[in-house]
Amino acid sequence: MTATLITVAPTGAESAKADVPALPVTLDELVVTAKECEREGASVVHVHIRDDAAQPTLDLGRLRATVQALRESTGLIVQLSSGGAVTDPEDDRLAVLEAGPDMASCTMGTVNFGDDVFMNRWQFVVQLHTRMQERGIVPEYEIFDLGHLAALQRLLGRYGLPAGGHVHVDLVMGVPGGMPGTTEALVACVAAMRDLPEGTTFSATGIGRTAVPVLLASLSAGGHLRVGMEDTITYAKDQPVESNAQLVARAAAFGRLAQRPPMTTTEARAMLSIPVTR
Ligand code: KMH
Ligand code: ZN
Repeated sequence: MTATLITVAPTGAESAKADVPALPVTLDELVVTAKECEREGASVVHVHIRDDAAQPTLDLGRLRATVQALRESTGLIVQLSSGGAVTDPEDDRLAVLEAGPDMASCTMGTVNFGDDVFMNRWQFVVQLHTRMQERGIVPEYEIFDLGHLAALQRLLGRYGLPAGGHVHVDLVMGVPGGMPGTTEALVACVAAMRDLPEGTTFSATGIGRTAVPVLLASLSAGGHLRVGMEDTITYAKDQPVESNAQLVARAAAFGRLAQRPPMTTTEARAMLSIPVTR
């Protein structure tokens, strides 16, 4: 059995610091969180950043400083969100790539997102994919619905494999408007992934209360895990998440129980085809 890749998504763009005091929003808080999560078994960090007022931002200077600080302080693979917040314009989302991360997210289609819409036009997805190819940035294809996997097959067929040649997808399950966070939905995605290139790997994350069911379903299906306060702010009923490290520790413990201990960052780089130095 393969080890488990654990990605931590510590911040996101949706929760307010005022509502979730444990949310890391400053660079210092992010670096501390990232170090703790690496110690608990994370090997990838999926990064959204905030401005001085703790609001989501795609400011390029801040993104560059964030990539540098995470590289200096951790061995984690740095994955910047190109999704940003639902209000972010396409140009700003594309410009995220100029910060030179190891990886960036690439969402494979538009999806209703609670009361909002997370826009990902086909031509925009193509631009993200091809710019990442040109810059040697490895994408994580974000899948919010079953049809997004068909879109990924179409994308790879028309525009070729990503940088490094390895395809990794992340199933984001349980968003109100996207696929549900259930074992049945995950199994449907696994079946659809048979049409993707051989060796394709996947992780899964369940939003809110679907976090644990999705984690268990993914482990049992041979998948990897994404956890973090971007996706879950309640550890159990009436119990707020204390820290991202708490969520990573739980994922690592489940992985060990399943005979799938956390991957090292070196193993993760090898699996995702990410060079050690950039
Ligand atoms: N914040 C969501 C609108 C990504 O990071 O690529 C989009 C998101 C996906 O979080
Ligand atoms: Zn994100």
